[in-house]
Amino acid sequence: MAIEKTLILVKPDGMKRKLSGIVVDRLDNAGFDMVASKIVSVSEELAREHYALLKDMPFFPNLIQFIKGDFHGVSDRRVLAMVYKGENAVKGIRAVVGATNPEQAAPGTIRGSFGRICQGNFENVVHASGNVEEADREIKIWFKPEEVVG
Ligand code: IDP
Ligand code: MG
Repeated sequence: MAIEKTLILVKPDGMKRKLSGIVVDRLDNAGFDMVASKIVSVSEELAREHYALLKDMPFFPNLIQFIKGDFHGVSDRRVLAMVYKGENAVKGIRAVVGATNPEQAAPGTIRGSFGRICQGNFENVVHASGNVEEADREIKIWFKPEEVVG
């Protein structure tokens, strides 16, 4: 079993709906440790860097607007960015988060409990790194090394 770190974001839809505490609760209860957190107002540059691998997808422009909070009002241009750590954290946290499409996410997962599709956008509440390579890349984008404990 490998000790891994992974990036979790509570996206603007989750922040607007006051779901940040529930997300933290679910991740904590799954046995993982939070080792970094901060509130970020996401710039165009950060959004594009975070989703760089999806730049050719048809939904990319909407994705950029979504993570910047363009659809959730001036006061909800917020993302809660966190790093969680633990045994097989990347895969384990993906299991807690659930499938990308909120209508296909299993009941009991975060996305299955709270996600919805709104005007074609997946309002799926959270981002979680998809694999260890993505996690390493994404943690460096969102956090300075000294902001991550352990
Ligand atoms: P993931 O978030 O489960 O890792 P990715 O394939 O990496 O899923 O896609 C990143 C994000 O892009 C998703 O969380 C979702 O917000 C959005 N997305 C992915 N596929 C679609 C789609 O088919 N339609 C609309 N939005 C999508
Ligand atoms: Mg992904």
